[in-house]
Amino acid sequence: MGPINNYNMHKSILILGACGQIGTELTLALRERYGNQQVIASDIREGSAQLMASGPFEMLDATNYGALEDVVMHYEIEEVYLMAAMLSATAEKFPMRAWNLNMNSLFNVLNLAKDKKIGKVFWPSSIAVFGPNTPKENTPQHTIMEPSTVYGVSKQSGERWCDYYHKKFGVDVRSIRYPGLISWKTAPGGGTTDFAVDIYIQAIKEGKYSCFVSEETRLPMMYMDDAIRATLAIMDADAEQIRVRSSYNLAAMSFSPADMAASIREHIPGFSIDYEPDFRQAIADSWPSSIDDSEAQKDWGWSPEFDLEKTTREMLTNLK
Ligand code: AKB
Repeated sequence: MGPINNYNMHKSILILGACGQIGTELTLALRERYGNQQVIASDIREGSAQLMASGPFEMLDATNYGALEDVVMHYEIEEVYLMAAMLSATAEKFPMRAWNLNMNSLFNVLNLAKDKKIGKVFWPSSIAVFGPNTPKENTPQHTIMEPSTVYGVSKQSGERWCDYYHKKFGVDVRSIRYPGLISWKTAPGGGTTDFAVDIYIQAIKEGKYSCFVSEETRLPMMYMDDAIRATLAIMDADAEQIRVRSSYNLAAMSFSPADMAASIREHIPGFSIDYEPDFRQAIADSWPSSIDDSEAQKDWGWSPEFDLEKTTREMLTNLK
């Protein structure tokens, strides 16, 4: 007998931006749960060999409404995970491209849901919705936001649109404000928190790292396994449990590059780090240091499993 669970094993799921840092692991996790043929990966480029070989793939630009609708109708898609986005550091270089990608892809998916062509939507927000006037420690769910980056502005606007489509049209959209994500399967690209992955790669390769934010820059972070668990959990929850339809604060741990270096030295004693802050320092300085995620804990049972020590062990073991 197979595993007993309450999941609808026959629903078709589409991942937009499946080849990115989160998309890759999310696609593999969903395929593991629902079966390879039920989970359609899509992106504007091909992804890892494992992702490409394990199930259907469509070359798809999430900003192209007609092409997206064709794929949705062809596979009779019920759920969409919209993971395509331009992240904070790259978005500062290409503001209009970032705005077009981040907003138009969201409108396309929300409009498909409004027209009942899909049933449920996951859309990721970020700690980037907060800004320099936000309380830095234990940042509450509801507080001053005022993001100072293009990416943050797009995420805050997206949150308001998600809430609007839910209230006005009954769209079942669910969202999480991801902190910086740490993973070894697929490299991040264009984010301010990318140093938290690079540091492990360089520690193994070179035994040293030059960090683009200062040693005391403390940011909220999460190991990818926790992020995937949270994503599946919020999508599994009953609709009534999801009381926040903009996006939920989500937390696991907070640390600085100096804390990371100390944690790496437990395994690689000679590891050295120096600091050469660039334009990403100002972005990091505008974000919270720690997040209060009590609403996610209360509403849909969120609880993280990875701290810095466990994350370092997993990263160094798997990257080797
Ligand atoms: C970034 O650094 O831009 C992202 C994020 C925090 O959303 N990792």
